[in-house]
Amino acid sequence: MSNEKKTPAWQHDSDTVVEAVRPKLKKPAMYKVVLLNDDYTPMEFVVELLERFFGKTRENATRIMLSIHTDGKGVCGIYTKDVAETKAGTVNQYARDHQHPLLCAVEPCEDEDL
Ligand code: TYC
Repeated sequence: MSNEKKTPAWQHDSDTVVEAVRPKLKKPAMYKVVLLNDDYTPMEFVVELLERFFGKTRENATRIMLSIHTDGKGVCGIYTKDVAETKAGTVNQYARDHQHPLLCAVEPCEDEDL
């Protein structure tokens, strides 16, 4: 090891300006996955789908299904864009595979949804 004086790594040149950079920590935009009501998809199919794809308990799934049935549509979950679109696609394919007309869609969240 030599004894010569080295400039410490943290020492700034006197003419170098160091700016504080604010960390970019914006929360990601969030999206609602909604199920739409229709006259043909069986209630039991919707309840099972809410349990399977959205991790709902049977009790909550039943409550959500009935609110969709009466209000026309309802929120199943809130996710980032990619996750929401993948969920909706998976649900729509699952409904088609079982010959049901059930529709699942993605809507951007408003501030009051979060
Ligand atoms: N309205 C349907 C029925 O009476 C049930 C239903 C609920 C369908 C929710 C779709 O997203 C839905 N069998």
